Amino acid sequence: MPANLTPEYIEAEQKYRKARTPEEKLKYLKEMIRLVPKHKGTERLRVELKKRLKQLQGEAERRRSKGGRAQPWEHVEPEGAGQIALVGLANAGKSTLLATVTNAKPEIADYPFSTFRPAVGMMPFEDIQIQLVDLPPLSDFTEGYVYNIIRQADVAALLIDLGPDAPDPGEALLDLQARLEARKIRLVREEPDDDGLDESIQPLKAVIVGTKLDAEGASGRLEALKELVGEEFPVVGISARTGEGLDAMKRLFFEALDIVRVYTKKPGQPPSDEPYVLPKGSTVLEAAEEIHKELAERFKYARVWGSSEFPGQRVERDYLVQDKDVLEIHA
Ligand SMILES: Nc1nc2c(ncn2[C@@H]2O[C@H](COP(=O)(O)OP(=O)(O)OP(=O)(O)O)[C@@H](O)[C@H]2O)c(=O)[nH]1
Ligand SMILES: [Mg+2]
Repeated sequence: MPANLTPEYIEAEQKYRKARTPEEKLKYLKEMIRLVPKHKGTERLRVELKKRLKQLQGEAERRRSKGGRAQPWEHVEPEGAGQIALVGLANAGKSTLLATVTNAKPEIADYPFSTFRPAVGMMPFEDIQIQLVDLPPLSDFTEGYVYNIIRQADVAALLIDLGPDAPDPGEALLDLQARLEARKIRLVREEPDDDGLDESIQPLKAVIVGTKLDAEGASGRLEALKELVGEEFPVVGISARTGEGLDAMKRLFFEALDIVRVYTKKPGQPPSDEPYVLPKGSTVLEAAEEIHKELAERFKYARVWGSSEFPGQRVERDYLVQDKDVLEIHA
């Protein structure tokens, strides 16, 4: 547990633990988020509190809409290093993207509204897997659960059709934003530190993917969209047909997830191939916890290759790990 937690925070946490109803839990969790000190040392804790908040809000939403009887497709169990929801108007190329970068085989059609149910696939990125969720399009007829899935995702990828027959990309973006705002989801570039304060609106990290870059006039429309969006969101152009831009998109997805990969090694041996995935801002002790609870309890110090000043540098428990660090944990 990070240091410097205030008595008020600890009290809220105790109330949260004792809460019996989901409504109470939600209430005290929001209090914890409001009261948690905002500094580097609590970054990981804040990420986890927000994740829990999303989960509880999603559960509450499902109870409200269905009297507790949600259909199985209305919830997507998180898997892999992070979950990205593919959000777009009809025909934007969501299902095609899923089919191109994962093993999933969703319905694809040249007419709009071909997707009725969410479809899930795992996208390999270097040595990790990122979960993509293909969704029905946002329209006047979109069922509430679709917004619920979006709300619970780690990141929303907004797919904007750059093809000649599509709506104007700028207008498509505004349309998506308005539909999400109407459901209390605010797209942001970075999640603000003090969110959870405004009870009514949930910030959701978003990136923009311009699709069908191979189409007539699409690169011009991509440039115009970039100009319009400016610094508000990162924008990448792709073609599922030619593969252009897909690598850049994958990297953008990875970066938006705010995660780091760490590898472990034993003294005198090479590092493991499989990384542990942690939220950005995790300490070496939190990495140890991820590996094994006992390892964290017996933690003495670690050696780090990668982000440290020199290879194999000895660091203490509160050292912040970076992507691709190799850790040798001494317990
Ligand atoms: N030229 C071109 N066409 C594409 C590309 N990606 C998708 N399309 C076409 O766009 C149409 C719609 O693709 P889908 O993947 O079904 O779009 P969607 O967003 O899933 O559509 P809904 O499920 O109806 O919302 C299909 O005819 C695709 O072949 C691309 O990269 N280039
Ligand atoms: Mg589709």
